[in-house]
This record gives sequence, structure tokens and C-alpha cells, in this order.
Amino acid sequence: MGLELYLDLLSQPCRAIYIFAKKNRIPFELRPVDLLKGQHLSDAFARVNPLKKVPALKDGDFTLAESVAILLYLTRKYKVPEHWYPQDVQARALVDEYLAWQHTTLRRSCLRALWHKPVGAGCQVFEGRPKLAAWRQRVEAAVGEDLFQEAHEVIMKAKESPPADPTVKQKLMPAVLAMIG
Ligand SMILES: N[C@@H](CCC(=O)N[C@@H](CS)C(=O)NCC(=O)O)C(=O)O
Repeated sequence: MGLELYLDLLSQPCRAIYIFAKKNRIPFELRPVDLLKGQHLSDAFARVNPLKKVPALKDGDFTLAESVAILLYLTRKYKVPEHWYPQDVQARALVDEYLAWQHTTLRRSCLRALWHKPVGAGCQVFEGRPKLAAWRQRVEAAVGEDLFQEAHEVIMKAKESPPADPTVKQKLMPAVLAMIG
């Protein structure tokens, strides 16, 4: 079996990996893990990632968790254009700096403030916010419109998804509270 990526596109680090792999034409089997159904808590998934979190990668017998480690693994294993992870030591260090910074800053506040709640609920968060709208357009242009839409479809349609099973919801609650707290 070749490269397998265990993802739920509701999750930002999963979308980052999905977009990176697709954009670079890295061949992979998508193994969907539905967070809202609690599939990440199963014993089968724990064999891929004992931390029971997505994203996760399986490449033959090798398994890997953590989005940054996965992105770097893909960068090293597949021939991706130089700009993603430059050879130059200082240019590369700036990529590393961003990867370290985004975890505790951008990702955390965006999770709370931007996508999951207002966008998922159908709010037009980009209206009247030119800087934010320009940023979104830059990202969309860099990623490509089709891939951008594909990766964000689940989020955009979040309000249409059926409510999670109450017993699953109870199991998920501690992790959700820790994430947005
Ligand atoms: N630092 C990890 C974060 C992984 C993570 O927290 N994933 C979330 C989805 S965004 C998850 O699987 N949550 C389920 C849980 O904690 O129960 C990474 O970058 O991969």
C-alpha cells in the first residue's frame, strides 16, 4: 500500500495537508476520518495515530502524526518545487519559523474567531473587511480556485451537516473545549 492520508477536511491542519498534497500532485489514498462521528477515537485509527487526532499519515508500515511533521515528510520524500521548503538555510529557517508560530497563534485564533463558528454558520465574514478579503483572495489565487473550493467545501456547508449523535458529542466535548478554550 502506498501513501495514505487520514483526514477530515473540517480540520485546518488536515486541509493544509490535503491542499499541499493535491497542489504538488503527490499520489495518496484519502482515508476519511469523520471527527463528528468520533471515528478518530476508534481502535483501528489508534493503530495509525495513538494520539487519536487527525491528520495522520501511513506509508507502508510507517505511521506519522502532527501536521508539520507530515508536511515536512511529504516535502522531503516527494519532489516539490523549491519555494515550498528552500535549500537556502535562512530561507528555510523562515518557513520553519512560520510553521512553529502558526500553531499557537494564527491557528488557535482563527479556529475560534473565523471559520468554525461564523463561516460554518453562514456569516459573510469577509464583507466589509478589505484586508481579510484580500488575504483570502491571495490564498485562493495561490492554491487555485478549484482546489481551494474543494478543500473548504465541508466548512462552507457546515451548517447543513446533521447534528452529531449526543453520545458521540459527549465524548468529543472535552477535546473541543480544550481546543477553543
Ligand atoms: N498539533 C496537531 C493538532 C491535531 C489536532 O488537534 N487535530 C484535531 C482536529 S484539528 C483533532 O483530531 N481533534 C480530535 C480530538 O482532539 O479529539 C497537528 O498539527 O496535527
